[in-house]
Amino acid sequence: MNIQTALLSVSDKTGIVEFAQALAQRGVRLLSTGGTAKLLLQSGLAVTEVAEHTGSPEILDGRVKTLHPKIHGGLLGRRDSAEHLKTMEEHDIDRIDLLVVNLYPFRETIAKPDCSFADAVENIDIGGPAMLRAAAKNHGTAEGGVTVVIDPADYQRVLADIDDPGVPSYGLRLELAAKVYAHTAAYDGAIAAYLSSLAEAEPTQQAAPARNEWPGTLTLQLRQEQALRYGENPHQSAAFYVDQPVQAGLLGSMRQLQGKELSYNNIADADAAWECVRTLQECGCVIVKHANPCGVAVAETPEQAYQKAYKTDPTSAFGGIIAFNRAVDVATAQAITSQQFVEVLLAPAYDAEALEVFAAKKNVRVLQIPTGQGGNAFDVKRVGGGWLVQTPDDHQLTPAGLKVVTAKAPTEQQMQDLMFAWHVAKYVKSNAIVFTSQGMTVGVGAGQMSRIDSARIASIKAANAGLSLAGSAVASDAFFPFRDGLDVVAEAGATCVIQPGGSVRDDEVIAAANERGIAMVLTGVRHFRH
Ligand code: 93A
Repeated sequence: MNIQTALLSVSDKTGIVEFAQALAQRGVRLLSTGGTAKLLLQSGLAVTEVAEHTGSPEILDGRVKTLHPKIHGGLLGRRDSAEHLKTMEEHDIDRIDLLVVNLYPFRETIAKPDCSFADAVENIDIGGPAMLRAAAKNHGTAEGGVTVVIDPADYQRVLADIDDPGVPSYGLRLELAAKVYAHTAAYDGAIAAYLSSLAEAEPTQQAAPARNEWPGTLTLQLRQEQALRYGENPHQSAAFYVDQPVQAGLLGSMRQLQGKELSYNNIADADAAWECVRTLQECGCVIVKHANPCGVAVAETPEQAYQKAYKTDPTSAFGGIIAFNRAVDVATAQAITSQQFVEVLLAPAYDAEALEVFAAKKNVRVLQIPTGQGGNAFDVKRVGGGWLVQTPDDHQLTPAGLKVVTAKAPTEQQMQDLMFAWHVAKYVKSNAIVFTSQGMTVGVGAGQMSRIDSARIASIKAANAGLSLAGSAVASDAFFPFRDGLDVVAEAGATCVIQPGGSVRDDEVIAAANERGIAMVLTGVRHFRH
């Protein structure tokens, strides 16, 4: 059965005009709701408003637009049932063969700091999910059924099938139907999480409970979002689960705008990159490889931040995950795609022209996620026969929390570089040594069993990248147990150091710093990361 009629009702209007034009060119009749219809009409397309089609106007401030038997009958009537088709005819119900809907932006709305309860409630979409679920239920059989599209990234795939073999294949209809139920489940989960966070009086992201307040039993509820091709390695199988009810955070809030399916390692690395960049105040860029930042920088623009982050370690940046905390513009998109191979991009927004640049690299996974979203109430690590559970490492250092322990105190610029180095060190696997200068990482030593080796590796990597460590700042995620680590970073060129302190040999380390004319500050807090 050819696609005769399509209903388009979208909040995110990305690509909808082009898609509707392509449908109209292929002889498809277009039905649409208020705002979407207006946009399509302005673009010169012939559109019938749903209100006109049903004979019922949109009422109750748009709360009832599409909740009508002519819409739901058109989506739900079985194409392979003579009786259904007869009933549809009796009630003057036309088939709706293609449904294009995306929902009121509930998660984006509640992510706004000034979101009121009334705003949140008005952004609970009712008619959209009802249509999506109806269309997905009736995705049909190999003989025919309804095609349902929730994601602009699928518009091209539907068109390709309409051109050849003539209608969307059963495989595509089935896949898109499954995608709908995953989406509506997550959408409802976000609403449930929001409402229950109000009911609980205290939000879920709260201060660590005291040790004796931890519950004796923890109930974990997870829902499978998708099966993954494989785990960390191809001989491991894996699936991707999300919290139930869905929490905010990377997985609860992200939208994939294009690109191949996310893999196990993509998700893990995207999470690491996002956590590091979203917690930076200034415009920043983080490049992650194998769970460690291999370049982090802040600058005036995302492009400058990217160029600085890339310079830290261009070799490792190849095939990396790149995250921004500001909208990505066309200059940034061009800089990335002309310079390196990238697996995943994350940002709170993308300019339309930037998306065009990425569209030419169709495998690149482009993820959009609101800046405020991230973090977890608890971190969990699987160990043989059990789980380790802890509150997240969300300690925020302020300059007031620092103690200067050397004859020299850091200058203002040094203090900025130290704070930045400390921020990055928190996201680098232990033992972490991070050199920074002027808002960029200039050497990162990660994941070594001895601190001195991390220090050596950081300086070797800086030299490999052609960067000078002279006058740099350095952060160590935990104390220097001996003066040797301090000697290595000083010889590499660092002139100021930030570290927790607390070693029995602090005096020896401080004396070494004074000997070398280094300014050193202690945080009193460490950031092991395993
Ligand atoms: O207010 S609703 O819950 N009631 C409805 O009957 C309804 N029908 C479609 N929301 C409804 N929609 C949503 O309107 C769609 O899911 C879509 O997000 C939005 C598109 O509205 P417009 O075309 O007026 O911009």
